[in-house]
Amino acid sequence: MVNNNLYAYFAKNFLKYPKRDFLSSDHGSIKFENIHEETGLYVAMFSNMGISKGDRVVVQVEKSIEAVLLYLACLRYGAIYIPLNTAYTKEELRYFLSDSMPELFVCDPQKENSMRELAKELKLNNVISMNSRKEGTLFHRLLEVQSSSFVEVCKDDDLAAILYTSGTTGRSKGAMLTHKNLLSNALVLLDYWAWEENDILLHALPIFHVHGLFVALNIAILNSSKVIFLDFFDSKRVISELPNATVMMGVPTYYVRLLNEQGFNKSVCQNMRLFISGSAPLLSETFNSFEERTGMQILERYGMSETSMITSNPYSGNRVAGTVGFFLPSIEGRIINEKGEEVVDGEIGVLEMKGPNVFKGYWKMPEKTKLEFTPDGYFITGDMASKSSEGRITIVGREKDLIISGGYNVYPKEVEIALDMIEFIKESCVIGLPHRDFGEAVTALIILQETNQEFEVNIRHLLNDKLAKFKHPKKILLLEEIPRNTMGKVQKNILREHYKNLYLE
Ligand code: MCA
Ligand code: AMP
Repeated sequence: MVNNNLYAYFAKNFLKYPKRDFLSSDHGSIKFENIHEETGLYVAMFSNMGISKGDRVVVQVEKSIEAVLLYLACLRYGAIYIPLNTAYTKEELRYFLSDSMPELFVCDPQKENSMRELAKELKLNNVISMNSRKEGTLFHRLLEVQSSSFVEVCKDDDLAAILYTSGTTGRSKGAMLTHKNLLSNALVLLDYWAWEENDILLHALPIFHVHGLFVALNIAILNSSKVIFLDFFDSKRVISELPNATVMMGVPTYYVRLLNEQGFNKSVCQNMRLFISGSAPLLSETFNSFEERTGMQILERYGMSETSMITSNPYSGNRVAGTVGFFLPSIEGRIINEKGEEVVDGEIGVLEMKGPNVFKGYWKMPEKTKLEFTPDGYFITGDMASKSSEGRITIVGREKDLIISGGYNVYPKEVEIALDMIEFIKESCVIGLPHRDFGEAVTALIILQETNQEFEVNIRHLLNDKLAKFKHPKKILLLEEIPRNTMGKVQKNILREHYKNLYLE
């Protein structure tokens, strides 16, 4: 019987280079030959805890080798892996936990007591903890078990993971990704980016998003590549590791920050084969400065949590600044205008696509899922794009009211809801404005009920419990009136135009 469990595909590569390090971090390393034995411990722990195939495992922990083993063990066991941004507050977590109702919740040891209270309130069974220093109750549990040899048999449309992506209404949606979704995309990218036998990946991304978890790690495992696994992005540290690597992936902010460093030059990149950028638009200015400095062109690609990667600039051939390249093999894409017709080359419309990488739907939201697909089965991305006669895609904007700050998505609605709950705020409006470092910066424009000298300190204090730090406005400006059209809709475009240089001066 064919086992379509993604882990089973990964395992085929563990003994290709058994002695090669898979992950190497500041806290230790693990060789390919040890992955099966090590994940077998987590599998035995799941079994002891009474976890079953299809159960959800919510994980909000520091980046670590053990967190990757936990991810691999979930795949292997047929449990559904749900990674969460470590910046999320308890309030945000309450939503994710009550929506996904996991059988196991893994958190940071420092938060374990408070998380146990939350879990009790929500009637969740198992809470354990871990961090990158191997502290936490998960490690006690691993000492109690013997490694299991079990690998669950999965169909290709069994769920492997749920990735929460914020929604226009302020409520996050859980994108359900199957074993097939993840495998198909990783295989395509392995080939499209011409991965080589001895490639070494420099990994500085967080591992709770598609970019750092699936795009980066799944490919590295399928290619039996060593991964230099950094705790987080730090430009000086990245520069010191670049001579040891051949491939790096990052959000545009990483490349902007590298270019701000004098030590970033051709010589540190001498062994590098490929720099990949995605998750947010890479400015042509950054692409050009990078080429001038290093002699290399960044390869920009485009994707979403719901689909993993959709388009990519070519590996061989021209990479064009400001464009995200071609639809990847196995993906059918089109650009549709307001009348529902496919546009001619060069015209702008909404990008729609289908392929084996497209998610199964939003967790417990069948109605919402239906709205995101066309009757003929294309997924509606909500990104505005155009296509050149050559087939190159340019993302020109978004139909959805979304801010992308340093590669993290922030839906203004969610921030507006949090602001509007503050007693002394009469009205609020949140927009994204151009920012040199973050690409876009979350900016709040508010009207107060009455004069309040301390308003900014008070707002920031009140937001601390409600929203992850990256969603907080970088600036809060006072307005006397928020511009609206005759229908009463806030004219955000007027505000964006008016304040467009706020962070650039
Ligand atoms: C941290 N802060 C941020 C951000 N990150 N504010 C706005 N935008 C951000 N992205 C805040 C912190 O809360 C803190 O606030 C201050 O900035 C500094 O915190 P620090 O930890 O030092 O952060 P940083 O070094 O400035 O982090 C910036 C970063 C990081 C390195 C760009 O955000 C990052 O690694 N981003 C990658 C995101 C990513 O992987 N996206 C992929 C998802 P304060 O100073 O007030 O305390 S998208 C995806 O997966 C799709 C499918 C795709 O296409 O790839
Ligand atoms: P997420 O919901 O985190 O998966 O973010 C997906 C969104 O990020 C897409 O719908 C795009 O709006 C944006 N995105 C990802 N890659 C790029 C890119 N290379 N250029 C422009 N936008 C991008």
